Amino acid sequence: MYTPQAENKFTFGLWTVGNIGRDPFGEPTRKQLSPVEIVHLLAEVGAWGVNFHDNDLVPITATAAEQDKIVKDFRQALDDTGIVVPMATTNLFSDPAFKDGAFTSNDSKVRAYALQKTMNAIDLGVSLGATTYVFWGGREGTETDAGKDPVTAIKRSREAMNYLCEYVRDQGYDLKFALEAKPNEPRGDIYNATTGNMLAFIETLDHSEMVGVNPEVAHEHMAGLNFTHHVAQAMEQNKLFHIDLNDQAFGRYDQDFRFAAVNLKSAFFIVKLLEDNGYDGCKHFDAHAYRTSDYEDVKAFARGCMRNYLILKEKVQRWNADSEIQGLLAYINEDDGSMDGYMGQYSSDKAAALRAQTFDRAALGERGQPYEALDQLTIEILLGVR
Ligand code: GCO
Ligand code: MN
Ligand code: MN
Repeated sequence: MYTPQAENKFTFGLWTVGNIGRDPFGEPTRKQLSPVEIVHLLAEVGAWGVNFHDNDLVPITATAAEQDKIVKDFRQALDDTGIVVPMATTNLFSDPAFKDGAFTSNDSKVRAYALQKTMNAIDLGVSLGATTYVFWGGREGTETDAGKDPVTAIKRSREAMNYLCEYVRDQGYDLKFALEAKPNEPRGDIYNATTGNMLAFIETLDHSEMVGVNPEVAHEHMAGLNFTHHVAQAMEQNKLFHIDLNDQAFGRYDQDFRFAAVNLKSAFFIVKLLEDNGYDGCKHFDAHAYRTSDYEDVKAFARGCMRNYLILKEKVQRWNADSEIQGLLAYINEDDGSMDGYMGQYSSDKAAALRAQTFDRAALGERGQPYEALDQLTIEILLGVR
């Protein structure tokens, strides 16, 4: 029941299970696995797909001949294991060239290089099967607003997205873009800090229909926000093109923990939102194992992400089928239809009728809502006693 299936579309990045445990204070604690080894590891734990940044697969220093060999070996590993590549992305943050951003850099040569690097990375991703392309602007921000004009930064971001959308159209690729927000880290502040900012920005693009979002649990939690609400807004606008699942304690640095490792109840409501609304895109676990893990424990980490999702999915089914919960929901959402003539699509007759209606305000304020009871039933389902 908790065994991952292809239909779950569980994916991991090469950089996730391949994380070597380096942090700002310490050296790597695990040896680097090759992309081929990572594909085999993912197959062993039961994942469906693998995603990558251009330079996770092909080092930035590789020659054309080296690239060909690496891609050939990687393709062979995909064929041998049945692992697919649904998403790819560009590393526009590691190289010192991008220290002040890529598309928002003040240096036009850096901006041009970022576009060139992204076009090459799109070609690579598409050649391996990717149909979603993620943009995470890790360095697109500031430590001091004295150095970059924030209005110009938005215009530069838009110009880059418009350019790359046209590139994809020009090539005739079947590829959509998913923009990923993060409030800070590695920059002091990153532009378009939340999924909500991204949704507003997307509407200003020339080909907004090609562009959606890739929200990440940790990123909204870093900002102290309700992730489920942000994902819901994206879904309601048909803009949830991809999702990065992981976990994060509020108020901490970017932790990228195993999905559901910290905030079990929020994880439940995320899974509930995705399942109840029939989200059928990738569920990408953008997380990594603790620095203390060896590769056996990295497998436990990866299995844990998928297993937690499936356990929570089963809890969602249990919640939806619970007659006491359904009874409470029916009471909460009770509606005798007597207000229908006053609301919905506006008309001047309706507005006049509504104005003439008298309401018993005190009675409205007296009606209680059994949310304590409902939440306790939710907790009992999560704790496994129901
Ligand atoms: C992070 C980000 C990244 C992106 C990845 C894909 O906080 O480091 O979440 O992991 O998701 O670069 O664009
Ligand atoms: Mn992250
Ligand atoms: Mn991410």
